[in-house]
Amino acid sequence: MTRFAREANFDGLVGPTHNYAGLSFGNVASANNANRVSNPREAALQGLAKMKALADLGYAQGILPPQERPSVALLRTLGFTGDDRTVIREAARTAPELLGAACSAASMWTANAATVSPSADTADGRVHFTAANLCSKLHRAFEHDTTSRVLRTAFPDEARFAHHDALPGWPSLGDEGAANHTRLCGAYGERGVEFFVYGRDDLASAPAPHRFPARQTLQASQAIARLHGLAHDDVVFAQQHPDAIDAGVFHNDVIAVGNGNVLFCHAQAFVDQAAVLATLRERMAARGTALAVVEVGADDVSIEDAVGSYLFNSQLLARAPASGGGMSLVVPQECQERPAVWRYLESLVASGGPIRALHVFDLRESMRNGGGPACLRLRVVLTDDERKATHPQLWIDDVRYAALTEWVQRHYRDQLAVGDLADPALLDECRSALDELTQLLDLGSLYAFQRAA
Ligand code: SUG
Repeated sequence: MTRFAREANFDGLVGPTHNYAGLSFGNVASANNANRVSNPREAALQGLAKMKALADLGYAQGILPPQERPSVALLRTLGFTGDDRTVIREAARTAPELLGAACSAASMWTANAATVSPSADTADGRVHFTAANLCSKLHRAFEHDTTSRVLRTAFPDEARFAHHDALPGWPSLGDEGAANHTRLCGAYGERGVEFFVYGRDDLASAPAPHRFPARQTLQASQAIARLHGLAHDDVVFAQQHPDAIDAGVFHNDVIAVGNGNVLFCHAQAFVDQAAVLATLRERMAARGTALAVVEVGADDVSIEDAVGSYLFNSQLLARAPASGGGMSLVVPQECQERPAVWRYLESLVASGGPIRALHVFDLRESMRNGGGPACLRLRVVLTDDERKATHPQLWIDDVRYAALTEWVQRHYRDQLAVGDLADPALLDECRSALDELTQLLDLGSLYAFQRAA
């Protein structure tokens, strides 16, 4: 039985320690902006402005809270002792890179929080979530405990939502969540095709990147498909092109995005791309839906321009029939600043294809760490009943947007240098901000510092 469902986007709220510590090897923006002074307030406001604009356009827009940073708990695990201020001071003095990891605001990129399968696709008819272990980067590998707690709070009803803990954090099970997962479908409430893209097969020798690491493994993607109870015919696995990884495409969502029956990707996104696209077309056709592939050749947009502009890290959003149907593309303003990319986009929307409108956003603060519009959101397809079973305070409306904006303005710094992470006042500022946030969003004692107190 097909039920009516819609796609919701849950964006990560940028936390007050947003900074440029250059922690993500293989992520070109993170490396290029290392040690730049960040503006956490602006970062959070830019993210909120995107959420508000999409909510105003009629899209279902949710929000996920940031994680507790600085993480004194991580530093204690790594052998630092004493009271919290001493822990921070000693980490700053003897291992500043570990303090950087303990302060990263990377949980804002909720496309990496989890992989989500809608209830139409799963064997037990529940929405399934697997938190991502993010084990390839120290500053992200400790997100998943809190991520699981947040997701269980946001989607609490066990009759409707199934939550799986992150896979073990072993290199052979590296998992980066929805950034490497695309669901294609006819109507959202119909069974879809779940497309998993991995960087590395840990059990076979296959072409591998030389310069940068492949974060997602085939074994992790397969485990998630099993955990979610996806039918064999509904799942397609493909290897990301190693040359793309070496050019800075550290997640598939830096080179491809799909939604509904549309896949928008670069021509050098996957190994054996023609065969991958043929399989996707065939699986979709078997469900009675024609897949529309918008494939961008290197002559139109080079991989370098794709990585520099984040053209493919866009959100592909279904437009209401009243606005002409098809899809619109939410792109970062960096696309407008690269002539080849902007020329391409203008011709794309004029071409009469499935992508018919553009929305451009200033997300500069997040972009400087390699996080575009698509990184900032986790997609969750929900039926009306499932939506009613979510945590009500995590939806963006005018009142919540205003309250969160005011909260950011009151608590966030407008400048944060990497050296400021050692400032003991930052720890207090972050805790009082997050404590107030849990009240604002009715999240209870979400954070460890609240439970320890
Ligand atoms: O994991 N950047 C993130 C960006 C994640 C983007 N997400 C998606 N593509 N879905 C990463 O590389 C930089 C943090 C720093 O350097 O402090 C960082 O973690």
